[in-house]
Amino acid sequence: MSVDHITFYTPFQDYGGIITPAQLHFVQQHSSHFPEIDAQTHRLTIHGLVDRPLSFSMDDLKRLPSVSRVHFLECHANSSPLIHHQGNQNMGPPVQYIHGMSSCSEWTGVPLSVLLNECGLKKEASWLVSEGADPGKFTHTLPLAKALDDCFVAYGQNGEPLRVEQGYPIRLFVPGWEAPFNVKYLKHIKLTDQPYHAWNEAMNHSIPRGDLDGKSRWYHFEMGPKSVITRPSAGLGIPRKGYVQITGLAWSGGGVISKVDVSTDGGKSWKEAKLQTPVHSKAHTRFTFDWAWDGEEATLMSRCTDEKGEVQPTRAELYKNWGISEADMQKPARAIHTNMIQPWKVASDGSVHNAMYS
Ligand SMILES: Nc1nc2c(c(=O)[nH]1)N[C@H]1C(S)=C(S)[C@@H](COP(=O)(O)O)O[C@H]1N2
Ligand SMILES: [Mo]
Repeated sequence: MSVDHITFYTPFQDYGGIITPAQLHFVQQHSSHFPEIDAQTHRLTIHGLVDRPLSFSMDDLKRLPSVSRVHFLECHANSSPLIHHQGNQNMGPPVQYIHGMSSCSEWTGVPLSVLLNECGLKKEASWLVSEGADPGKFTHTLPLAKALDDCFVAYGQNGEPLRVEQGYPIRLFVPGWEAPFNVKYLKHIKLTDQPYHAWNEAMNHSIPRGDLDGKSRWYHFEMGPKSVITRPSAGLGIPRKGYVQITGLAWSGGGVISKVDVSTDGGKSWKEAKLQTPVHSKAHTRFTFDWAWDGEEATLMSRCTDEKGEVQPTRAELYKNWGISEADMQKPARAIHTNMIQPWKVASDGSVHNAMYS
């Protein structure tokens, strides 16, 4: 069965700071085209296990209390080179096409808790099933506790209306959790007393595990701590010996990034990088590290720690967590939530290469 899919990657190597310009936000669209939605007539309907099913126009949503928060959004399949087609013409240097399924914006919208309060929850309500208005009617389930915690229905991206590719006029925003929860072109939310197994959850996004006899988990939630050096990185070069600013991005679904360590000797020694402040929770965090390149071969790595004390894993640690066998560890594996430490090798001519599998 072939699946229609539109994919764009964020060019991490090409911008500074923490905000991804809207037109550079990555895209994962599970349909052949983007829906053209008229915001004047679009409505969000909340129904199911509620006291009062309600239908909100865009004006209704904008009249309600709003929040603006800086958050990353990351595809669960980011950094797993076996999933996305290497032939994609939109690909830039490797940092973009390996890790560029993560972007960070200031999102504006209405807290779900406000909308659910308007509808009134029945006591059996424990899950939300959200459906988009795109051709594939992308659908995803969300536990009620997370919905009431920090989720919102977003209509703004970096001060402007959402870009069409990001779900214009509204999308669900689920901070820190894998991107499929963040249903774009949001049209219906149904309150239920059990999780659903919509096609993208049950078929497309489940990964059979060797250590579970080929079974897969129903859901994966929070994205783990991850960092990547964006400059210098594979495909870019270091022009001459001497001062080089190493810079990159770190983020975690667990909250605030508390520290990023950088190694220039392949992980033998580590030193703490500087973080751009303020550091936002569940957001890209810019780090910088002053380095003097002596013209010798070097291997650059970054490793982050979040406020919960979770540390970004090595490849061996990550593969172990995912039940990937020793034998398969030497080659790229199809995995999701791939947050292992990324090594970049600097050759003596200043060229930079991916050293993940060498
Ligand atoms: N309606 C709808 N929502 C969707 C999708 C989709 O195809 N349609 N893709 C999901 C997946 S798998 C990802 S990774 C993110 C991508 O969001 P973006 O395209 O805004 O970057 O949206 C999620 N929500
Ligand atoms: Mo995704």
